[in-house]
Amino acid sequence: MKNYAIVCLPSATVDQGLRMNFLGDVDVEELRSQHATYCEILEDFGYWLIVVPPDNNYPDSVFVEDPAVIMHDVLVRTRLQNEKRQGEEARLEQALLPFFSRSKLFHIDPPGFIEGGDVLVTNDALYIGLSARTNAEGADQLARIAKDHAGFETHVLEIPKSYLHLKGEVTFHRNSSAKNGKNIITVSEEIAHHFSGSGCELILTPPEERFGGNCISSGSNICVHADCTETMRRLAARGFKVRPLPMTEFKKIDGAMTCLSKLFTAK
Ligand code: CIR
Repeated sequence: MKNYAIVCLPSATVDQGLRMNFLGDVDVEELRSQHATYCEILEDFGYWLIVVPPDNNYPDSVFVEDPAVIMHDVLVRTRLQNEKRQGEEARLEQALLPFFSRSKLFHIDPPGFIEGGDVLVTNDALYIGLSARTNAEGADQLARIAKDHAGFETHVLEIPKSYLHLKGEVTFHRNSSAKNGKNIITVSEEIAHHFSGSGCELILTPPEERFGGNCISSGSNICVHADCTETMRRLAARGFKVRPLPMTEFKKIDGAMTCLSKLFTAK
């Protein structure tokens, strides 16, 4: 088995990506450079990269976290809420299918919609955030697939209105360096109570550091948004080797670190 990371190269239209607030124009060259560094770090962390070519019809297609949910060998094609993103699902499914069995491929039907950024997947459970992008019908459909085909339990929660997606502020880290043998969840203090029954060690990040809980790790290495200085301090104190990554251009279109890849294990 290998650890894979699927990524999609930024399109020439990436500066037209959806955004909740205007935080400045996107510098596309700088964004490409930040994406290239991100991919290098994934490779340094031991992931085999699968690179999907850019698609100018979909400015947000670089955010491959949203069109799919993966639970071990189960692949779910999500249904994106914003019509400007609808169509990304089929494209990502094509790229992922060679690694999954068709008998383990499922999809979300209307009127449900759900985005991968709202779905935290642990070893045996899902946490689904209800948001402007994920409705109760979508959550119910995914919970049923998760139970019937992966044996996962699902917890559904409302996310704060200021968040685009649940996972902007929380990440599950498998096979981490935890001395107690537990997996780790990095999570903003604001929503940490939702994960107290997860059986994972929680590492809390300060709510004022946007995307602090959103980081990618491999063993004792962890990549963190470069402006999250208190988060970096806490992770270093916890024994992680911290790698800061500037994400300024992605932040302008509400993109965090985990949004840029789907990580999975397959043959
Ligand atoms: C959007 O609004 O859909 C994109 N501009 C950002 C998506 C970020 N994805 C994520 O948090 N999983």
